Amino acid sequence: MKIEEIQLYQLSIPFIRPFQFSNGELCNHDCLIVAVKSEGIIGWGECPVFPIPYYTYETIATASHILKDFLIPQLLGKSIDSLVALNKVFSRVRGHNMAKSCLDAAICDLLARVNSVSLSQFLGGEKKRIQVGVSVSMQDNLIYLLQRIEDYIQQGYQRIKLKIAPNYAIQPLKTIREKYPYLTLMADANSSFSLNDIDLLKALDEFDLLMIEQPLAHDDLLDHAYLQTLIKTPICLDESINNLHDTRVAIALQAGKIINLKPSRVGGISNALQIHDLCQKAGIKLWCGGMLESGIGRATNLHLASLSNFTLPADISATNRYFYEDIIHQVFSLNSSDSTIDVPQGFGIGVDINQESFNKFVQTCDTYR
Ligand code: OSB
Ligand code: MG
Repeated sequence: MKIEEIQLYQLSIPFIRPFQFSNGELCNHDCLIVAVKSEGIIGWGECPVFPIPYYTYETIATASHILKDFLIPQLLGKSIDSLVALNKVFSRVRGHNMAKSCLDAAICDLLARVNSVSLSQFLGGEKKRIQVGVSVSMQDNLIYLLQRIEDYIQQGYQRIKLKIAPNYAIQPLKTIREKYPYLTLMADANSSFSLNDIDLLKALDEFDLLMIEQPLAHDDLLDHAYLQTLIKTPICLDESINNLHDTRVAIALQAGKIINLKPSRVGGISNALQIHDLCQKAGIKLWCGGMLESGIGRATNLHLASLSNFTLPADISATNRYFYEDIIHQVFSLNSSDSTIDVPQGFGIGVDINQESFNKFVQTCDTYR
């Protein structure tokens, strides 16, 4: 499969409401989308990088630079017939996983389409519907927070994740727990705590959380390992896991019991598969995280999450959690009886671009041959 042409788009899609987490606020989903062409077929991939380097060090600007000046030139004209071949092309570029991940996703989409199978089938996925939850951002007042959560529960979400920080943890979690004693509840700290907050972290055990996600620094597996010996709540690693090596170290140190696996954070699906298999052997539980993706990225994630070791609910919510208008024709809706979203049917990622909406949100487009 010879890579003949690549288009790189920058888009800005308005969110229904701003998303606040410990490190910033986002009002639009700014992202890069790539369309990779080979033999008359197009594969699509999303780079859900933020404009601000507060989640990973990458930004829209760095990802555009790495794509334009390194990854795309290295890929054009190459013959790629497997994930292994793809990984080789990118291996010289260090880091910049988000930039790599969109080309990786697009080529996986292409490979699946060329083989007339869905991406899920191509990857060996088993599930047809994916258990999902919803990630709730920090709210200015607790009444409004409870309303948001009630609304999501009414829609059928059976797992709620709350964004927390040292000054936004005990009170909101206590309030939620009092109203919903049996709710599957978890918290995501996005690295906002340190071991100086140990009393606060221990106090969270009382809320019977499914897990606490990334309490400590994005690069501090050692402290996470120590923290896990002091608290009952299982630690889930997000920002700490950027590749297979990080995963090996985390397992060796027992730095957490669960990993939030986002293909974009680990440089694409091919790396995600290796991490998936290692975690399966090591007894580390997985779930598929999200980056507030458009329909393209969420389709990729749904297919990946169909693999057998993704056993906990994913951060892949229905389209109406994020956008009034998405860039694909399909609308992902929640099956309210079991809090799942169907894996799209059809070849590749199984969704197609809504050209009218796409054009509305596109800011730049560059073509490379
Ligand atoms: O830490 O998982 C995270 C959104 C932006 C940045 C980081 C994170 C998140 C989410 C959103 O929690 C999950 C989703 O896509 O619905
Ligand atoms: Mg997280």
